[in-house]
Parts: sequence; structure tokens; C-alpha cells
Amino acid sequence: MAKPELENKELFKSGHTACAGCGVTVAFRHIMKVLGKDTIIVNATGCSEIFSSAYPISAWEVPYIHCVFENAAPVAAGVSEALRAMGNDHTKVVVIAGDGATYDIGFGHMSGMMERGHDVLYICYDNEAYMNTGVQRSGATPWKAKTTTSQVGTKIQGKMQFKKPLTEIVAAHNIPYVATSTSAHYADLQQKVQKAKEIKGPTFVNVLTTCVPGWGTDSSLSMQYLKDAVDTHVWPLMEIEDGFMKLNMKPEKKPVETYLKGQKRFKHLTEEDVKEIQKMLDERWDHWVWKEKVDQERKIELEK
Ligand SMILES: Cc1ncc(C[n+]2csc(CCOP(=O)(O)OP(=O)(O)O)c2C)c(N)n1
Ligand SMILES: [Mg+2]
Repeated sequence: MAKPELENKELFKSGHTACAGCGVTVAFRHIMKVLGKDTIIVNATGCSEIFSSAYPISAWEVPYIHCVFENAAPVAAGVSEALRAMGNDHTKVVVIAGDGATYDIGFGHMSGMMERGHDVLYICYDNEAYMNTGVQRSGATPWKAKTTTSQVGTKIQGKMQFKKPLTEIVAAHNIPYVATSTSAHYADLQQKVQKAKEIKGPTFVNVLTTCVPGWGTDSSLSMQYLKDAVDTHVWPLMEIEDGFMKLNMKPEKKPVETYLKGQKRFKHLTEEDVKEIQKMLDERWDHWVWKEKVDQERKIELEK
């Protein structure tokens, strides 16, 4: 991937009120360095809107619209169409929304935007729960994780359902570009945002980020947990370009305990739970490696 040209000026500024060690702000800084000034941000309700845009201050150095929780995608679609009607073919419209807004509450609206083919880059920052309202479980919360609405007791131990496979669901809309990244893999994140920025039409980047109070982790370890998420194959770095999937990193697998340990939301896990999670991860990784092989061989075949 080509190295993107980065904006020297910070377009997501310090002075916001995010927690120390918040993974979301790190992602925003790097995303804005790639997007540059000719950008309109449409931000769904959630922590990011609260910590970055409490009136009368703003951390954003570009035009910014906060909209209600569920409708970031239609607002962005409207802005994008208005720009087109005005003959503006250069300003990029970018949605920034949390997992609650994307996996769950704004899901239908996002799907409609993808299906209609608007020229919008949708970035989901996935911290795996509704953090702003006090850590409620979302469709993105992993199996067994403790949240305030997936408690640990004698009958139930954490979330009983599995994480929704949103990246694959969005890819099934047959949009030109879908990718995963994390706040800690700066070069990967920047290159993917650059690629998505240059594509006309709907694109999607799903960024795993940490939440210190929500995950119950040490604020100095936010980036380490994200690196471990990739190295344990919990969150593979991938791109699905024109329908063809590619794994961007194939790290030597670390045991999943490396990632789970020290996170209070997983403190109650038994040895059996960890074994079960490891088994699921191994099966899923084998599937991805197989899928990449099939997709890439097919791509070469079609390009002949
Ligand atoms: C329709 C609607 N339902 C619920 C809320 C309350 N609410 C505001 S922020 C938020 C959590 C957002 O979660 P997420 O999108 O994951 O972002 P995060 O806070 O984790 O950054 C909730 C439930 C709301 N504002 N509107
Ligand atoms: Mg969230």
C-alpha cells in the first residue's frame, strides 16, 4: 500500500475530555491526519461526541455535524448528495460512529446508505459496548464479557451471545472497500483510510479501540491490548476490496490468554471458557486463511 501524505497540523486537537488512555482519540488523530482539511465529519451520539464537542468547545478543526444516535448515515448521505448537486467533487464526507450506533441502533440506516451507493466513508470505532451511558452490552460485545447489562452471577456469566460479524455483513453489501484496523496499528489505519478516501462510493473501516473503564484495563496498556488482539487473531487486520478478501498481517499466533488477562470484563472466565474461546478463534482463523486463498486465486483468474 502507498504511504499516505499526512497533514502536518493536528485536525483532531488536544483539550478534549476523553479518559486517559482512551483508544478512540488515538484513532481519530491518525484518521484526521489522513483525511485532511477538505472533510466533513458526521458524528453519531456516543462518547466521541461528548468528549470532543461539548458546546462551546470543539476538538475538530474541520466542519463537524453531531446528529442523533441512529441517523449518522442518512445525514452523511444527504450532505454528500448536496455537495454533488453543488458540483463539489472533492470534499469527503465521513461518518464516525461507535459500535452501539453502528452494529445496533443505526444499523438499518447504515445498510441503506451502503445499498444506495452514496459517496461516504463510514468509520466505526468499536470499543465493544455502549460506553458513554455506562457500559451496556452491544452487538459488538464479545461472548462472556461482563457489562452492566450482561452481569456475572450464579446463572449467567457475562454476555451470552457472540459478537456480531459486522465487517462481513457490511462486505455482503458488495461495496468497493471494507477493512478492519485498530487504534494501535497506525500505519495500517492510515493506509486504509487513505485508500477509502480515494474511492468514490460507500466504504467502511471498522476500527477496534480500547475503553479503559469499560474493559477494566490499565490506562497505560491500551495500545498493548490492541496489538495483542491482532497477535492472538481476536481481531484480524483485513481488507475486502471489490469483494476479494486479503489478510494484511499473519502474526505468529499468541495464546488468547495474552489478550484476556488483566481485562476486568473477562476476570470471571474459567479455564474451560478460555479453551472454548481459543478453539473458536483457531477455527475462525483457518476460515480466514482459506477464504483469502480462494478469493485471491479467483481474483488472479478473473484478471487473466
Ligand atoms: C436512540 C437513542 N438511544 C439511546 C441513547 C442513549 N445513548 C447515548 S450515547 C449511548 C452509547 C453509545 O454507544 P456507542 O455507539 O458504542 O459509543 P461509545 O459511547 O461506546 O463511544 C447511548 C445508549 C440515545 N442518545 N439515543
Ligand atoms: Mg461503544
